[in-house]
Amino acid sequence: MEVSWLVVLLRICIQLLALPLYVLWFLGLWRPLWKKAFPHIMARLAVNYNEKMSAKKKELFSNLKDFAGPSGVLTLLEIGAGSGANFEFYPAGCRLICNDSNPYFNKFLSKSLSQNPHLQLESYVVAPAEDLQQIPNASVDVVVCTLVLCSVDCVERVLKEVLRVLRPGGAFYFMEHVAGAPSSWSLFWQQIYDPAWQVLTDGCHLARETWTDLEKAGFSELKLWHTRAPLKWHPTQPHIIGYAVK
Ligand SMILES: C[S@@+](CC[C@H](N)C(=O)[O-])C[C@H]1O[C@@H](n2cnc3c(N)ncnc32)[C@H](O)[C@@H]1O
Ligand SMILES: *[C@@H]1O[C@H](CO)[C@@H](O)[C@H](O)[C@H]1NC(C)=O
Ligand SMILES: CC(=O)N[C@H]1CO[C@H](CO)[C@@H](O)[C@@H]1O
Repeated sequence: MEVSWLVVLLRICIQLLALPLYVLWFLGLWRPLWKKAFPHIMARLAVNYNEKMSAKKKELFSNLKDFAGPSGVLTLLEIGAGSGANFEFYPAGCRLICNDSNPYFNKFLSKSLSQNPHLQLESYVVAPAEDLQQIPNASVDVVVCTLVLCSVDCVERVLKEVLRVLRPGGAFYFMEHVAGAPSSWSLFWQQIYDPAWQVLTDGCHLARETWTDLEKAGFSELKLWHTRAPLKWHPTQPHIIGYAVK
């Protein structure tokens, strides 16, 4: 992505401000610290995010049941499930498969499961979303991911895996923060924060054009809306929401 000299200058300012954290990162101390701390931070943020986005989540997940298999049971895989912030939106009787690449989320995930007895946990999968080997081809009805594609190593590989594990006619639901529109203030500030943000958040990208990966992935149908999350001043405001059918 091409950026102006002003963006480069402001980037350097932000990186200078974050210098003490860069030093920790350089010494290899930041990542392990962040991995442990992030689940605690994210569990809180998720409560706040759900308050602001609950109408949108309810609307998005309202037709999940339409994708239940022939037996009427919905098998749902959530990738990057984090603290289980989406569990309350899943229909009763849903068979859930989930895990996260960060094991420190386990405690929060278990808590969320115990608060949502309407779900049956089928299994935890120990894997990054780029490589879901343990899950057979065409074995799930729905895959969900929210605020995950910003931080996976390779969106393209994740979508390939999603398409592999989905049964034909199954659906992939997403709610993701993405790059702002070209020439918008959102994108301007995202470009300034992005390099420091990526280092400090262990790989969360502020300006990913995730919708292009979804368009190219080879789903048979894509319902995608661009919207803004009501998160004041936040560089993660621009969002895409929707679902894609295999
Ligand atoms: C911002 S949190 C969102 C958590 C949750 N989905 C939510 O909406 O509250 C991003 C999550 O994705 C997980 N994650 C990051 N990279 C991943 C990968 N390659 N495979 C699976 N999970 C990943 C992180 O550990 C973290 O739990
Ligand atoms: C599973 O799907 C992948 C890619 O779609 C394919 O290459 C592989 O042969 C399939 N495996 C089985 C056991 O059908
Ligand atoms: C409960 C459970 O099985 N959680 C696993 C999730 O995946 C991580 C590694 O990615 C394992 O360490 C956890 O045990």
